[in-house]
Amino acid sequence: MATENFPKTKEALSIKGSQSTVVTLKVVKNIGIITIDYAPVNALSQAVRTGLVLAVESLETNDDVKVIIIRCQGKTFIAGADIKEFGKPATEPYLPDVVNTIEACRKPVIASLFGTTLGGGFEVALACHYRIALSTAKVGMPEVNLGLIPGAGGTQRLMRILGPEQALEMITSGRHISVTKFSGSNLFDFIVEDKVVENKLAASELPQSELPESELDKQSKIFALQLIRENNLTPCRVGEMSVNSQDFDWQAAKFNIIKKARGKQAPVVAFDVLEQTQKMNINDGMAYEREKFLQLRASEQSAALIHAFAAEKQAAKLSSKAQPIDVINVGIIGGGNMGSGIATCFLAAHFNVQLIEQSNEALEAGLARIRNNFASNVKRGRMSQSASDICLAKLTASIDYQSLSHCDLVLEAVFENIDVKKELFKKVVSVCKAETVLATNTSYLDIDEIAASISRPEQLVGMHFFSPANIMKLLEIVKADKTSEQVIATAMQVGKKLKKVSVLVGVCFGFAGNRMYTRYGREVQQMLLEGAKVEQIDNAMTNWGMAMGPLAVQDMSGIDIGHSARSAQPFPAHDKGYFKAAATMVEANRLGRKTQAGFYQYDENGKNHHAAEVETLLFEEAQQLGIKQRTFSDEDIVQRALFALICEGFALLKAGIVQRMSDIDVIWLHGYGFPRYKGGPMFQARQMGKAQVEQKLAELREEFGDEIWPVVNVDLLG
Ligand code: 3H9
Repeated sequence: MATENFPKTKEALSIKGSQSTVVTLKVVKNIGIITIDYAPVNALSQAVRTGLVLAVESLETNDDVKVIIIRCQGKTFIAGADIKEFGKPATEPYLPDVVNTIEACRKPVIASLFGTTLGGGFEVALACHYRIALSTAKVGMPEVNLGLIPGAGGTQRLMRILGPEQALEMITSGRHISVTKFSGSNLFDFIVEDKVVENKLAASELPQSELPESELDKQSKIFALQLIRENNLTPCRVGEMSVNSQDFDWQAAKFNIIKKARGKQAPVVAFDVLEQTQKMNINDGMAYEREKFLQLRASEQSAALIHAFAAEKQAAKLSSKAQPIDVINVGIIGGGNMGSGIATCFLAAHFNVQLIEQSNEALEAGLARIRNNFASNVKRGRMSQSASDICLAKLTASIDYQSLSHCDLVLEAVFENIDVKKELFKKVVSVCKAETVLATNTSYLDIDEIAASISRPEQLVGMHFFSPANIMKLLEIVKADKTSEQVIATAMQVGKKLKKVSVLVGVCFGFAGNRMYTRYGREVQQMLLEGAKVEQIDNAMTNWGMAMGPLAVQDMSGIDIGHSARSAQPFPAHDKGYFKAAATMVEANRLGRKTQAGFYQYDENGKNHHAAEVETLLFEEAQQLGIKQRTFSDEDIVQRALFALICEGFALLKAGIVQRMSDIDVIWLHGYGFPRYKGGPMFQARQMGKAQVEQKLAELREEFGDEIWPVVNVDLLG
């Protein structure tokens, strides 16, 4: 590793050799204070890594310094390796060398943690000799979420401090855990009570230099001064500890981890690393960890997961600079399953909610559903009773539209009938402020047509939640022709506050997600007529990684629901088998789970079984339609379903319904159970490359015609 002689000075320094000021240092009362200031999350870019090494080496040789503190400016201690550098060739100093330099330092080094200390950031903290944390801080090893394992000693040092059981839980789950959960363990030497005012100041617009010293900084210095006063200056190195794994049942842990991983490689590799290295010294253990980290780093799963992370950040970005309006009071019309789920989301995000229903009876039923949602959150440990009470205190209800007059946003979730929705918005417009944002939760209706029927079309936007609305992360923000940029910015900001993954889409039947879902369903149904078996289709898709088989999903949601929605649309004359399998099921009164018979047969315990009758019915239907049956391989099934999504995805891009290929991926990852470690349908297309995608689409066009497999422009695949 290349090092320079770093100047010894008591003044703040920037890192030599560049204009960067990402790592500075100063010396106060024999304490060397290293500050990392690299927005937005102090990630370990090359400049930060270089700065850290130079700063530690400089302070180590500075006779005025007895103890070192590593702290961060901004909203968090280091949140991990710099994801923006992934995919580029690795540059020195490598993170394992950085953490080893810190641990080897002959003077005690204290890490001062707040915000979310994650991955490589946590590895830096573990290499420090003392850790002090603000009580609101969280720590975690989220590498598995990127298809990785900790690659800079995290597996080794965490296993030494917490033991294999807790270390494995943290590393294989990727969860961010409150530091208070570790009080009493060796992980933290001191937990500093947070002062609410401190957060407000950190987030304020004041220049950092004008902010008063935070409680964490104060306490970190007091801790350092105490070490100096007591002459307690021998560093305690985690790397020198041994692992206590005596009573740990590695076999049982392995079984659980493989079961939970559901196709993901990284958690299984993490287990292997901990098991294999438990008796090794830190250097050998880190070498083994590094080897496995680099293998994962080159894997397709990691590329897909990193793509998913970047795609989500990208989807949240708008090209316009319009400023959102401040939304505090929200009106929700309709307290059915969808409306009550949506109201639950808003309440959980601390909005004031005014629920509106048609009658007192319906209102009571809606309120009961919302209360049940919160009760279930409390029961499942997702929320405390007092937190639930605070949220529910913000709920009011009425059957009078006049009570919406103060609302900043009014969202309707009534049944799918365009005339009902038009009438409803006319009433809303007549009672609300001019700037109130009007939102419809329709899944299929033409929002432009609704907008044309009201006097403020620019205020109307689609906010398409997915069911169950209080659980599903996806939110399609639908821009109609006249929707103003400010209204879109407001809807996106509300989505963020609701902790949803919001994606901006345009108006068409089914918008982006359901339009693609219909295309996917069409292909699955067609394969049934062509001879693929129900179980084989579902198994092929779930073995590939989909959360559920497409036919099990239809049985769950009710085959008649989709059938009646499709029946309201003109039948596509060019597609003789269009959803004919579903129509056959409906005719035979096999509506799904609710009739204990659908594509599967269900017993009294709800367990599904093969339905011989379905095979016969589908065979007869295929014969009537003149469709020849054949056998399918699992690969055939997956390819057909996947290419249907890819083809429709390109059609959506061409029609301007979505802005980016990656937005489609985000929709499929969060709304339809697409395996995150496969990145999304468009990521799959990118991995295959333009030539292969073009060739496969041409083959499908040749076999089935260009009305079903239209020519699409795949130039975006480069
Ligand atoms: C690792 O550390 C491997 C090591 O073990 C071994 C190496 C050898 N890098 O989410 P937000 C950006 S693997 C670069 O909206 P929040 C993000 O893109 C890494 N940039 O804020 C966004 O930028 P923009 C392990 C990052 O407050 C901005 O920060 N670490 C990184 O809701 C704000 O993000 C992780 O996996 C990063 N590491 O949540 C942490 N992280 O505004 C992943 C964020 O331009 N990150 N950005 O779009 C997170 O979980 C959340 O971002 C965090 C903040 C909780 C930190």
